[in-house]
Amino acid sequence: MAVVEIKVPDIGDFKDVAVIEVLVKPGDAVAVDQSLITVESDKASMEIPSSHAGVVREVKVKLGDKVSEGSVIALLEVADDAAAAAPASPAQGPATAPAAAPAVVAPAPAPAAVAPAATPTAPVATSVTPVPVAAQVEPHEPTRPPVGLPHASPAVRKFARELGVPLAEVRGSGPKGRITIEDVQAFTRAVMLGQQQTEAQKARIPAAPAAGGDGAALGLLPWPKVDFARFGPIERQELPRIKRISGANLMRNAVMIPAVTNHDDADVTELEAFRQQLNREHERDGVKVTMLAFLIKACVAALQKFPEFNSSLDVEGGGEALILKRYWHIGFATDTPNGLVVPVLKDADRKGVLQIARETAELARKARDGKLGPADMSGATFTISSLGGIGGRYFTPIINAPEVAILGVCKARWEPVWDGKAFVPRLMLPLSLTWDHRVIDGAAAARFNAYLGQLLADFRRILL
Ligand code: CAO
Repeated sequence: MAVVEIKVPDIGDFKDVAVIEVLVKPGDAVAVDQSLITVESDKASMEIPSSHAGVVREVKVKLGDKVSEGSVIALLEVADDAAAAAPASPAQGPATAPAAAPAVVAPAPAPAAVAPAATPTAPVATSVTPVPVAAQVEPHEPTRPPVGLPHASPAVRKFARELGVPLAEVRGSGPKGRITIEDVQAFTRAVMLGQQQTEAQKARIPAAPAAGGDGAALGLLPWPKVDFARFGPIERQELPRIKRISGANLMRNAVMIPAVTNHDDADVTELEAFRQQLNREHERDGVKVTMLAFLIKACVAALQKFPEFNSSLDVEGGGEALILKRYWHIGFATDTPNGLVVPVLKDADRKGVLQIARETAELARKARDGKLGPADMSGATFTISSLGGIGGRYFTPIINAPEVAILGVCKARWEPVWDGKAFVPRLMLPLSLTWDHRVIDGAAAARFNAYLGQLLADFRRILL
């Protein structure tokens, strides 16, 4: 057994950079390429992995220390042959993924109390207690509004991704609010705790108004108390958890947003013919294109033309500014046996109609199976609520705060439309756009709907 000094290798422009995470502690077994520390410069963060497998005898850096090439990170007990194979120069690690370079300092006695050094192929214990797979975060309502870009190292991001934890909702306890592995684990525990609430705890979920919303606070009349049983037989049925949570959210959104709805129709005669042709062509691929995929694509184009529809009010900053989002993640309301959920199709602007159809079908399937993770339901910039497969004419969807608009869609139907000379049969798609009047004016909403209608009437316009 030998002890080697693991030093910071050549890390290019990173000099005197702060240690923002120490990922190991004495006694930890580490494998080759396992990250030891994370450093952060003004521009980026980088993990420094170990070039050797072994057991950490001593960690030589602490949070906030400044390190450069050659700084000693840790003393590692390694097998004698591994120490002998140590690279001579610390500058030999690749520039993009530098391995912390070792220097042999002394042979070490084989301490009985120390765990045997891990070999590169053996699974190693890390300082982080992995959350068991069973602890995957289930669908939940956002625990807090996403605040800016979350600061987290690549390892933490990966860990959060694996658990389906939306980093934007996690409060960072590290330096400068950085999110640590422990924060992600705490978030997971909190959400799971919420999912395992007892009946008594459930009662504390802010409930839909009929179950006791505080109308008095708004100066409203008390909710009518009626003994329904006096008028006929009744049955009490508990609301599913999704409905209890969404009820409270809908109540807030309905009360707090000065919302207006514009109704319009889009002529989708040609688009429907194209859709059917596509479905015939792609029958064998198992992709079914519904109007929803075209709507998402068309909405992205309209959101890009009218960016304020893809924004949020900076409520925390006093509501005096708009946060315009330069990404287009489209939520779509999905009817499930347990209630309404809103999966989010990410980066819709970068996807074609076929890919959108495939991904929305998959997300809807996950939603109905109760398999959506929080990440599948966060980050929407605009929402579509399509009742087209069911029916109806128009409706007034409620905005999904902190978004500022939502598009409701009903079933397309054949109508006689005057073309200037005669009535001709056209397939008309009813659109209902609800918008936040604090952010959007009626004229802009009418223009948005009209533009959306033009795109749906002649999809080639998307290319312009
Ligand atoms: N006009 C006419 N037909 C339509 C249509 C429209 N606007 N939209 C869909 N259809 C057709 C589809 O083409 C499909 O026809 P076939 O079965 O003949 O192929 C059928 O209706 C069923 O479509 P779908 O609903 O399964 O698929 P979708 O992609 O249109 O919608 C989803 C997916 C997840 C949005 C939908 O299934 C759903 O859950 N909608 C409910 C949303 C909701 O509840 N909103 C209310 C929110 S306010 O409380």
